[in-house]
Amino acid sequence: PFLDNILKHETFRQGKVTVNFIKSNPDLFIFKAPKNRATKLITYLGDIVVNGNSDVKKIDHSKSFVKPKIPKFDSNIEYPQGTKDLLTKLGPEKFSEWLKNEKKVHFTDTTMRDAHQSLLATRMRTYDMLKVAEGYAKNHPNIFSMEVWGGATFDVCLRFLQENPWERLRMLRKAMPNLLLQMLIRGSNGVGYKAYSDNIIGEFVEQSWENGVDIFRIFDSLNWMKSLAPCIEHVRTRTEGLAEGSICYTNDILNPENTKYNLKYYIDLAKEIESAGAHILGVKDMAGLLKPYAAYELISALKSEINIPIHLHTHDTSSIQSATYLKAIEAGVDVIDVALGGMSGLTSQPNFNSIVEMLKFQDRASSINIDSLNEYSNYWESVREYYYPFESGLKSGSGEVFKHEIPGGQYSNLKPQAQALGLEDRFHEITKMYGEVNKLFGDIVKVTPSSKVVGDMAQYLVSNNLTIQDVIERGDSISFPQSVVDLFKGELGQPVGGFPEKLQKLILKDQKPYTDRPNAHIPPLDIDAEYKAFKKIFEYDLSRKIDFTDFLSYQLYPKVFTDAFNKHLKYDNLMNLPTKNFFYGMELGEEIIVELDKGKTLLITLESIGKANDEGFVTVYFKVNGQGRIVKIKDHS
Ligand code: 3PY
Ligand code: ZN
Repeated sequence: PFLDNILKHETFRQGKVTVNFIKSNPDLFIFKAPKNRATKLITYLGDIVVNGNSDVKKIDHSKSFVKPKIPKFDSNIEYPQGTKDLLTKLGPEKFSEWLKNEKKVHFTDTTMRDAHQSLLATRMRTYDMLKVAEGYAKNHPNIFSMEVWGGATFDVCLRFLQENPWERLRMLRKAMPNLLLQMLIRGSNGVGYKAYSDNIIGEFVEQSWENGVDIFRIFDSLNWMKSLAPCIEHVRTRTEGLAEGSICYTNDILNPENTKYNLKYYIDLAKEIESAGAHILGVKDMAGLLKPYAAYELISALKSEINIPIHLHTHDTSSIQSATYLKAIEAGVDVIDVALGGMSGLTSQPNFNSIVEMLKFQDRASSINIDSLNEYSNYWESVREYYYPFESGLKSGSGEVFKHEIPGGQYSNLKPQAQALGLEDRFHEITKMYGEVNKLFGDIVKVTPSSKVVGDMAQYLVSNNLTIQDVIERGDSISFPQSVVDLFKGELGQPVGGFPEKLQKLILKDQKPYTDRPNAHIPPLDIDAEYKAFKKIFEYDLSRKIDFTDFLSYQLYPKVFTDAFNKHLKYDNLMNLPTKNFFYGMELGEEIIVELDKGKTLLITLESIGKANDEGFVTVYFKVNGQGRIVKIKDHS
């Protein structure tokens, strides 16, 4: 199809091709596939039946699934008032005041974002969320917020799930209109891995609000205020939502040898975040390093030093983080992040259900219907089974996290990455090396994207059988991964206390580092002109309407967006396909119902699968709403 695009291209036909022809014509990469929707859907299913889903590396054929039980709710009742209604009524400043004066401890449910990012490599599909979103919002209007977006969900939706992340947000907004929806944003890095121009981040924040986000948890991967502050400002000036400026917690404030990330450091940073205009202070313990007694000290000190409410986030990798929450609650924390039981623990957040039980009959207890909460936990426990290929394999909590300091959200990704490099059996060497690389780098804050750089370096050293000593002794002759070079150049900003100078020279060789904002090196995007150019390329097919949010997806992830767009043209919208069929295709004789649009459903049966012909095409026979249909699929085996 690529060649076809070239041959049909206006410029080519006019014989005006220059050396830049391919580079300057991104429309060459769009592959038109006009077919009806049912045909596209069975083409997808046929493809998975014949070739498998390339994202699923190992299939366990003995696996059986239990149909997840959706807790009951009344679809006819109105949504009870929740925190979203309160924000609309009070506005962000007064809402923040209200929260600070609340006696009970509030809960953010991370099941639909961080929990699956940390347990299942972010693969949870909108399909499984939407089944329970409305009921959950109706049955649990006392929940403070639902974390549903940002972090890696944006990238993974497009890259692996063939979903439009904005569409996910809009759907969840509609299903949960009474609850605050929360996202995680990486300051100047948006939801990506590098710095973007300031005006793109501004537009991104505005559109996130317009499409449903209320709380923006903003962090910088090096705790660099210069990256945090502009993003807080975007939220304040372009939305009526809540800016939750966050400190990322690393090391251990109780360790007397830790002179860098001590209590004073965090208090000073929190004050700066408050002065920058944050409505809430986030304490983001992305690796689960905040131990219980340290939490008591930190939260007590923050409560007395700052005037905005405090929202604590942790990961239960060590398995002791519910104790951290207990001590933080005693110290007066306002909101804590938890995940529904079936999606909690290990690298995810502590268990919502058990924490509600822990607080029962206590002063700061919230009125949460625990029986209903348990039903939702069971729902997720069953849903999780569909995602078994993405489990990290971690079976129990690990105290080693205090040594390697790998964030929960990274841990579940590091394993498949190691597998892909053929280093599966050396995984513990990699986690150990991760800790050593951190020390080599001068003990930096490790969270996306800085954590990815440490991970890249650790894998690079292990796979090349290099040691830290080798780097120190002969780093000038080693060519380091690009992400490492970029970090030391200043592309992700400046770490606390600066880069170790000697190492920086070894890594950068002749390149000069900079110390100002990386964004200062990126000219603002001419939004109007670029949006026009974007529409010219992508806006032609009515089956995939294009809007400004797509343009933002394209700006953040051009190749990933283009690939996802092409897949959409080929397969149409796969959001309504049941998860089992999305990942594993269909069994012979299996009958499924897929809702194309409201009221328009397809009943699809897989009738039989032919043998590959001489050209390697397999004929797959379906029945769609009673009519026999065939698709011919190229067998890639
Ligand atoms: C992300 O940035 O994706 C994170 O979850 C960081 O903890
Ligand atoms: Zn997290």
